[in-house]
Amino acid sequence: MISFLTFLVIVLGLITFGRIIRIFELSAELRGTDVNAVNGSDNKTNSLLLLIMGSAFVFMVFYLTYAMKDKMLPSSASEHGVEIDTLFAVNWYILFAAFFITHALLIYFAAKYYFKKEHKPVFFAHSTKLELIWTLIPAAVLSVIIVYGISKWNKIVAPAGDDVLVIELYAKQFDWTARYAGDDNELGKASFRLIDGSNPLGIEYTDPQSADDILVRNEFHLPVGKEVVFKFHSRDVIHSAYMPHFRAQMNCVPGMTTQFHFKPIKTTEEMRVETANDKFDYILLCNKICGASHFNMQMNIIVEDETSFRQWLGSKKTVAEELKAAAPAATVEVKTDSLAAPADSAKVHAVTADATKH
Ligand SMILES: [Cu+2]
Repeated sequence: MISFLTFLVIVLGLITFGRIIRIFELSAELRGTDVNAVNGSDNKTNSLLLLIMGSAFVFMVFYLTYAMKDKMLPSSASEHGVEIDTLFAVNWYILFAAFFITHALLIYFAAKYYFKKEHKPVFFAHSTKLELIWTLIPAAVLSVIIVYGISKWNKIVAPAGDDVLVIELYAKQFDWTARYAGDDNELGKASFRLIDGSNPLGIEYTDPQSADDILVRNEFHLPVGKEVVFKFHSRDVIHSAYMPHFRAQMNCVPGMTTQFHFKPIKTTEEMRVETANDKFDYILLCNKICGASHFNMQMNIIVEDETSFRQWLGSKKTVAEELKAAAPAATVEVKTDSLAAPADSAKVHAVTADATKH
């Protein structure tokens, strides 16, 4: 009901406004003046309006940046993220300064020199001094930003140390699997040719390095204060592993390995205290529109101390243990298959033989 009344008020308001304008036009016609002629006082009004609206615009840019600051990510939970945040902040300070100076001058001069009949414009074609100023100052500022940015970037992507934890993040439509490299800290070989229902990552079981690998879904854990090397893979399309709280994002590209490493510096518990939110969880998201269920492609990340982490990882089955547990079931499956359809069973044998060749 209220929304209908509001609608009615707006419509009636518009009609009234239209009628008032019509009255002005008619009265001008009677007086014999042209309503469309622009006079000095119109120009003055417009210059004042420009000053008000322009100032309001500049003010709102600063005000909204301040008012929305709580909607930003909490402080970085990784070591390099602190550097990225500083880099961002420095860039923003420079941008805000440049924005404020240029817009204040633009609005002020546009308002000050509004059209007056008696004014004669100055003919001004060239000034080497001005050209130098507006070329050299931006060049110097940009050089600072670029050199500073490159030095930070080189630091961030410098090779990881020796004492690292290796994890593969495997993306497919539409979920993530994390594979820990296990005691040997080396991921076993994998090939897309070996992918099937029971081996979604195509792990080469014959590779001795895969035996101690550990696969986890839904949630993965990281030890605080330890450098983690992530190796990213995709099975189907390009996905993007995005861990916003750690300021990390890397594309997962089919057919190649991409890599990034960082050191978590705050446990989940510490972050829950900092954000005053006891339900806070770090998250891994897909940040590449990869298909219908892209929005749901995520995994929680728990950062905890090394002891709890080891305990958690120890409670998970290694690839070898999972294979052992699955073995009797697999035998039964092959038997029923051979009873039902001998042709199919021959195919199963051929595939198994092929798989062991790798
Ligand atoms: Cu995706």
